[in-house]
Amino acid sequence: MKNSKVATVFQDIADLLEIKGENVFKMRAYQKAARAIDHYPRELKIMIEEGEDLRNIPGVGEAIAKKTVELITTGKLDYYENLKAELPQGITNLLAIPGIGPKTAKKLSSELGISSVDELESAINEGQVAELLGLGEKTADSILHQIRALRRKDQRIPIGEALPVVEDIMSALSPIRGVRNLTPAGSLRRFRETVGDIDLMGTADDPAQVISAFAALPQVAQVLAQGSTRASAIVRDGLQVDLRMVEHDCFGSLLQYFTGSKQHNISLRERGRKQGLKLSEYGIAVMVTGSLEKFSTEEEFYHRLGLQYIPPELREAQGEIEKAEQEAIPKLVELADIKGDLHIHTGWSDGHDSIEEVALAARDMGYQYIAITDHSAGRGIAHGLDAERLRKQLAEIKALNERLTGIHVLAGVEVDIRADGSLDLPHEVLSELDIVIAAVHSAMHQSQEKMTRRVLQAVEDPDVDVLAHPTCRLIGRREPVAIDLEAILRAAARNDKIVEINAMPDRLDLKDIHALRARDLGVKLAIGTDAHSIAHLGFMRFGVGVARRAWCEAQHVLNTLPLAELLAVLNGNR
Ligand code: DGT
Ligand code: CA
Ligand code: CA
Repeated sequence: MKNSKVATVFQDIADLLEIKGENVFKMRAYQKAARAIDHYPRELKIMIEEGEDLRNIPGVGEAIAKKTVELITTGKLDYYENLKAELPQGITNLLAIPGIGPKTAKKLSSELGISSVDELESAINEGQVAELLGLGEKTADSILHQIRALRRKDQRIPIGEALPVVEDIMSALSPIRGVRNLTPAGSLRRFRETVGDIDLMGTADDPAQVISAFAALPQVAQVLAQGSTRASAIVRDGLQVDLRMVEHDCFGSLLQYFTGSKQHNISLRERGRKQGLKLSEYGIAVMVTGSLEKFSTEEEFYHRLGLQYIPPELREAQGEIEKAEQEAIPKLVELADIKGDLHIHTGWSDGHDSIEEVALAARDMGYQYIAITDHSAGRGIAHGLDAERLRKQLAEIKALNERLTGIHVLAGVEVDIRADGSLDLPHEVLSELDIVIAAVHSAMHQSQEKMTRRVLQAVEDPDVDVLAHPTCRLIGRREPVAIDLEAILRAAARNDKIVEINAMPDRLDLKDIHALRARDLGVKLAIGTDAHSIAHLGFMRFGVGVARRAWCEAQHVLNTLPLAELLAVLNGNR
């Protein structure tokens, strides 16, 4: 048990005593002990193990020392449990929300009968809390904010939420004079699907000035720590940003260090040690002479170690250092290699924009082509297309292609794979299209055997070109379906079928390790955004991130092909 946990229990006790209307001095004693323990530099658990007297901690007397020992050695405190039992149920749940003190907790409990965070949330949404005596709209809103932050605390944040936040901060800081090299680091730069926090690095003529400017940004809700070259802050809903600014000449080693991964850095340091070099965020120290070499770029840093540059997405200690030693790091696919988006919805099904609007936006992005792949009419999909409407859409696309220059629209569909593995549209209409993607949208709780058979049937269906979002997971919200992906990928390889990396940031399906397996099996991958509006076309970078983490080069990704070659592949498949 950590000191902070012990402190929380004593703070709770203080609050419960206040709710009970007990002696103020008793209550204050617990408050004082909670604060002292929370900030105590040594771990209580170790002090107890070493037989040290806890009364040496200022603010901790005999009674509290005894309770601390009980709590840490048994994991429970009878006094605390009894106190909780005396008061309305769930009141400690309310006290755990920052900003809710004993008075408010008591009021919420006695007047609204609220005993859990969930109940509190719905009461706020129904306007009951704002009405409660003395609590206005603003307080209620702020409580709601805290609830969200609390929920997020132990949660990793999807990259799709984190990246826009850091970009917003970067655009606020980059106009400051003398600022250069602003770059997200950590898991965000490695394009992991979720991040624990945001790490942001940069260089400046005057690092301290940038740190102060950061702390004063309107985006910053709370500054956790601030020094002359670094600051940590909560920006919103519990999302933490760690900013580090240094002078210009040692950015390479700083960025390298804080990009991680930790495991990659450990392997790298170990290798350096064998070469008589000591690696740190400040540079590389030559052990025999003690001189410190500085690096303004990561490339130079890796070269100094006798290594080829390793792109951040590969820095997961999965053999990349050995590959770099052999100059065998591949040239990974880049966003600029992508020539079109192969998974797009429009107003014809559940999307937002017209085909023409999407086509023009795609042309502005520099794409050569897009595929319109609205839903079929299958179960549970709003406004899916039946054969008749699909033919109408096909005619509209043909006419559009005659009018438009600089972009080609492929006629496609995202056909539903029914529970029995059959497709939701007949062969006659599917055979008229340029591209058919198939995907599961219903009956997701089938057994692994059934689901695998179902999807295999679709992969083997001559009308299908692409299998989309093969596991149907939604990051943080829906677990992947039970499916034997190895069997699916092998079948795709055998049948020359394409498997999608769905770039929508809450899907990222295939995920990195499965995309790597697909690549190794020789399965061609397509990156599609599953856009439901023009703005979603920007999701492509997340899909490219997954492909890069899967060691994919442009040749492994179908939609890096120019239009004519893409059409040749698609036609060859049918
Ligand atoms: P996250 O935030 O949990 O998604 O993962 P990261 O990788 O962003 O980790 P974070 O934010 O704790 O630290 C950023 C980078 O800083 C990490 O990838 C490597 C480096 N780093 C942090 N702590 C250590 C450490 O104790 N040893 C080494 N070698 N590197 C560290
Ligand atoms: Ca991080
Ligand atoms: Ca961090």
